[in-house]
Amino acid sequence: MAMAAASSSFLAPRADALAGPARRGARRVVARRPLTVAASKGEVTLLDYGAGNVRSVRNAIMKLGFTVKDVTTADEIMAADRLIFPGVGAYGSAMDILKQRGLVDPLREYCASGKPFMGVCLGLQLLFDGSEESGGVEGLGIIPGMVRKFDAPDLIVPHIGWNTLDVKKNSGLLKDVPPGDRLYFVHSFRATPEPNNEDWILATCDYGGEFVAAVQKNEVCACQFHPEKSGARGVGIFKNFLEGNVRETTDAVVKSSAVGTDVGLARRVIACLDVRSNDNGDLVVTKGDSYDVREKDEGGDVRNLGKPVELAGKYYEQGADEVAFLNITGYRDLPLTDAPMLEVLRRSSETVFVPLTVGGGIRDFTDSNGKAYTALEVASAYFSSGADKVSIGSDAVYVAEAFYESGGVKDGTTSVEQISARYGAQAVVISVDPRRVYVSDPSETKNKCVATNKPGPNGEQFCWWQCTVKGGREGRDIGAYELATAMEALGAGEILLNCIDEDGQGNGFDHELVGLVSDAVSIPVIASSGAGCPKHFTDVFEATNCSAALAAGIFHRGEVAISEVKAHMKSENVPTRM
Ligand code: 1PR
Repeated sequence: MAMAAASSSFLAPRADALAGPARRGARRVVARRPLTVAASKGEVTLLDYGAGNVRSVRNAIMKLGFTVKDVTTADEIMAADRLIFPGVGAYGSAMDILKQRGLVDPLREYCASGKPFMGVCLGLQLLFDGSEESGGVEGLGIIPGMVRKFDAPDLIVPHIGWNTLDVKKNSGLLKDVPPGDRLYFVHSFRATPEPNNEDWILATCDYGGEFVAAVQKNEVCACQFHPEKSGARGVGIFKNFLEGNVRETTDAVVKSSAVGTDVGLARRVIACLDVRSNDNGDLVVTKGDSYDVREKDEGGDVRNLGKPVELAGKYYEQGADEVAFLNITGYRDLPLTDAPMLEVLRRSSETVFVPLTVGGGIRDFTDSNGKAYTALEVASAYFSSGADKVSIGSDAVYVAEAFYESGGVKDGTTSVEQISARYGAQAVVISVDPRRVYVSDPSETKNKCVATNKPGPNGEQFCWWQCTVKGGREGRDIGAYELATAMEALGAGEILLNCIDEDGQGNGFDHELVGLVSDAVSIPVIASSGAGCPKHFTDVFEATNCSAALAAGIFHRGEVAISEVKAHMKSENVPTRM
């Protein structure tokens, strides 16, 4: 399983997923100005079978001065001089598509020919004999071994984030990745090193045990991590591949653990951009206090803290591990083709080579022209515009309510299930917008309570966190704990846990809330709302099991740079990608 959605090409995406708006989005992409006008350094053949996001791979190739040729016939695989295969989606459906299009044998022959090949994520896994994903599926059988789910006890899965490599042999491909550096992974299944595939293993990574992070035999290479999402270092890996600098040598390699103790999966720092139109109709990054984003003076306009694409670029340069865009007026029924976030994503993905999440308005709806969209179509349009993950807010609350009402039935029809099934759990983030509710006794609510260290206004000793919809405008009778556990059961891959009480306050994250939810689920939890200084990040990482922490106001107002947060984390021995 890999990252999300694509435009493109030879292999038609499923009609249900890319009907209407997404197809229009894809056409628009083709018509756009090329990223480079300088003479091309050469042509790269891209096997994009239309199941996920390969826009960043395209953008990385073009940024490096090469042009992309899409595979449109099976013959073009053998005719390629260099082939990149950024496998996306689920293992079973990827193999089905390759079989339907007659690409299995051409791919095997191409790899056997020894011409340059680069697989990414699922593009690595498919080289193996098979995978237990999708109920056990045969792969291309080029590398011996099976791909299996991460299975160590208490492991947070998917494995999402920046992790260190242990390089096993010296190759030009990874020559610019110093020991101890981190690259971006996102997957739930992995291959492991075995005696019969030892000759392929270029690098491994440790997450609940050692797994295969990169393989190489002569010119045939593949990475489980995403070079196109691993910042400048990752783009450099593509550069080495494209320029033919992949020669293996017998020089000794240095283990990451030999250069320091900061190894393993890093805790992530995420910059969040709340985006909406101001009263003049300009798209701005805004930020409020407890979700009120208007200036305090009478008739105050929406607070304007900058332009989305520029700020995303700035945070990327400062070292953000991910960038999230939340369309905070996504509850409005705009025609999808007018959704301003599509263009924000397209432009951001040209320069920002870390994961991009987009939220706001991911749901079934009928626009003002009477055109109906499914949540899957909306998500597909975002993926094909450059999003790696979509974040679902209000709709997740309605889905969870129905889930409990039905006694826990999963019928596969909900937005969460459909997007997860098509794009993988790691592409589905649930954005939770809860508010603290005090009670004197847990019996006063059906929702999970905690004994709080911050008693209520009337001395109440217990509280729960009430989920809201429509950007905090409406409270529902379901708690953050109940929402998160239902979403994990339905196939979500990550929880973005906001807190309306702490939003914009600068008093630190709500550890009681983050602790409650991160202990309740085994998918990654992103703590959000309340960061006021670098110490608040280390505090929440120390106090809870959250995998990442997100902030907005302190970054937008220039009070703290992301690099300062990272430096502080490093000084406190929190695993950090520098
Ligand atoms: O319900 O699926 O359409 O999604 C709407 C999305 O927009 C949700 O993810 C919801 O969280 C977000 N949203 C809606 N209204 C607001 C608002 O502020 N009026 N923003 C809003 C949510 C909260 C965080 C914020 C952190 C960190 N913003 O994302 O960035 O609290 O802020 P801080 O560091 O300054 O404290 P749907």
